[in-house]
Amino acid sequence: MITDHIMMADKDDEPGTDAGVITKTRPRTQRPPLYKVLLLNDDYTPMEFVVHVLERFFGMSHAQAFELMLVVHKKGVAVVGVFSFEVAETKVAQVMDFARRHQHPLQCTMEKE
Ligand code: TYC
Repeated sequence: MITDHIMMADKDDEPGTDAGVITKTRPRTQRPPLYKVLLLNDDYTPMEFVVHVLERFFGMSHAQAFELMLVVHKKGVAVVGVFSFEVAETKVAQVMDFARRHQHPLQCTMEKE
């Protein structure tokens, strides 16, 4: 664990009480960066295909998937999940590959949160 401290004689034996000197430690926890996976609207991909993608790759119920598909359809883009870099990269690749295999122009991207 990395800590910040400047060691000074703490004459009264009470931590953190020497005038003007920081003596308390600050533990630094490591949190991995998170990545948003975004789904983009287009004019050609069928709505049912997008619903299926959200169910299949993002574990959503049919109702959740339908609702989020409509958000993308109306607003142009939506966050469909937040993941570690590796999981986000895999989801994007799975969606792009699935769309390509079905000859739909659906676009899926990721960005750092
Ligand atoms: N706009 C598409 C249509 O009207 C549906 C659609 C929704 C496409 C979401 C892509 O990410 C998307 N058929």
